[in-house]
Amino acid sequence: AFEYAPAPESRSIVDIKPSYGLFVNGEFVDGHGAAFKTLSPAIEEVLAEIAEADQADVDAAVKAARKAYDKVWSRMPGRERAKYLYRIARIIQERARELAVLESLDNGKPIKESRDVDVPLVAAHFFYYAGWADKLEYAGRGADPQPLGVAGQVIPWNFPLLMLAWKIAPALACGNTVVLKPAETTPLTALLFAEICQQADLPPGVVNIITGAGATGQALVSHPGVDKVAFTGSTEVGKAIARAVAGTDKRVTLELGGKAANIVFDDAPIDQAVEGIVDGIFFNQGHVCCAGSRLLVQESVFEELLERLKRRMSTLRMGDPLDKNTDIGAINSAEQLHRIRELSEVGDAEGAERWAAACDLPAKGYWFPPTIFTGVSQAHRIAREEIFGPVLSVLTFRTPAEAVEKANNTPYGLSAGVWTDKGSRILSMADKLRAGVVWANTFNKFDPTSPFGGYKESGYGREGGRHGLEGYLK
Ligand code: TXE
Repeated sequence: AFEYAPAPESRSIVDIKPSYGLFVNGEFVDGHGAAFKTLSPAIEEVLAEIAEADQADVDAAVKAARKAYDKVWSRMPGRERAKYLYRIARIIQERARELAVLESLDNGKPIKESRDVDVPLVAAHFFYYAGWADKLEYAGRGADPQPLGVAGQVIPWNFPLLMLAWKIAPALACGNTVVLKPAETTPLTALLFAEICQQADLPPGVVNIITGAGATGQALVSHPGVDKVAFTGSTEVGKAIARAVAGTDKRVTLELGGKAANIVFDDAPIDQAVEGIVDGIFFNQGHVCCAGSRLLVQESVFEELLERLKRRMSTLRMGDPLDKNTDIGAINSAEQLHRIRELSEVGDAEGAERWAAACDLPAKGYWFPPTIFTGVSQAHRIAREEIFGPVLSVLTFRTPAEAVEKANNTPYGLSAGVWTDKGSRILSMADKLRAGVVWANTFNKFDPTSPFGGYKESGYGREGGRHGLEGYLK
């Protein structure tokens, strides 16, 4: 174990207040629930105290959103709404460094990822949906689509700001107003986004941010004043939400877990595939719903690929999320670390062989080294359950048909990857894989113009692209 001092110069560019209230009707207000703390998972230090919204706070936020919807936002011409979204996008770009540092502090992800991936994609989403606001008659749902009303949105901790953008940008473009609840371990960038809404002069009540844990989320999604529920998180909570809103007229979109297969054929460019495998499972510490957590390798290249993969894993640098050379940051919470450890131990007990890159783990904080399991069979729990950490389960196959059968043998269906030199094989695999996204010779590539979402227990509805508008229009 080693000690490190978090890079002080980057830390100093964010101004973290000792405590934060809720953002309701354009202002920060006190919450009525018990305050809770958000930590930096890399150093286990308290970053700030956060207000918890109780039922009365949820009522106030929904009421503010309803009023803004009826009186201002749904009546505003699309081109005027677009101006606000463009303004928000530009402020995000101007404050990009601050947002990236805050995201890395609160979440534990490497600054290289928050700076080069998350924050630029956040701005891109607002720019993209700003462009739709005055063009909705082309959205594909008839000549005169209408917004739904108040959207209650609940997001997870793995991409706090990016999930906020996926939810808020299309909702506002379509003329809905929003009450959003960030995850309890990563509320800070959503609260900074609230400040950005003030800075952009967004009319009060159009965006409301309420903080709290599962009970706050539950109060929000089941509130009778919410017309649309959008959730990203665990399949378990997604199912509970689907049950909670059953029988109401709320529209629901759910983006849940995954257990993606990353399939490598023997004609694939091996080094490129190794990069894609590493990116697929170790990007964001594997806290990715579409992570390539099952590697399916054609038997004839198994040995060579495994050796190159281990060599590449040995070069990954783990440590201070604020150091721009860091590849692997901290696990987001003690609970998540516990889950990863527990499932990995199940892998050991079931007879799979564990290999982890030798690396020093920092003395404080929540860390798990990049790990692979070989000798994994389809019945193993590590081949079936979402680990949501830097842990890869490796399986082999002989024929394309066997690869398809194994890849689809999962309750999930969010994403998949195919590595091959044959274009025809890419197309036939994409047809047969039951996954919302199939990447070919790349992995974890995102773009605001592309729809994203799952089959089966990975949820329903699409976010991103023209399809992402449909979840916010009637
Ligand atoms: O998720 P939760 P957790 C998976 C991943 C992880 C596991 C548990 O496998 O190990 O889920 O993570 C709010 N009504 N994913 O416990 O509980 C909660 O406050 C309404 C995959 O963090 O689903 C938070 O804001 N809301 C995933 C959000 O739901 C409720 C991302 C997500 O938390 C609620 C995260 C309720 N009853 C975890 N209970 C992905 N697909 O990207 C909790 N919440």
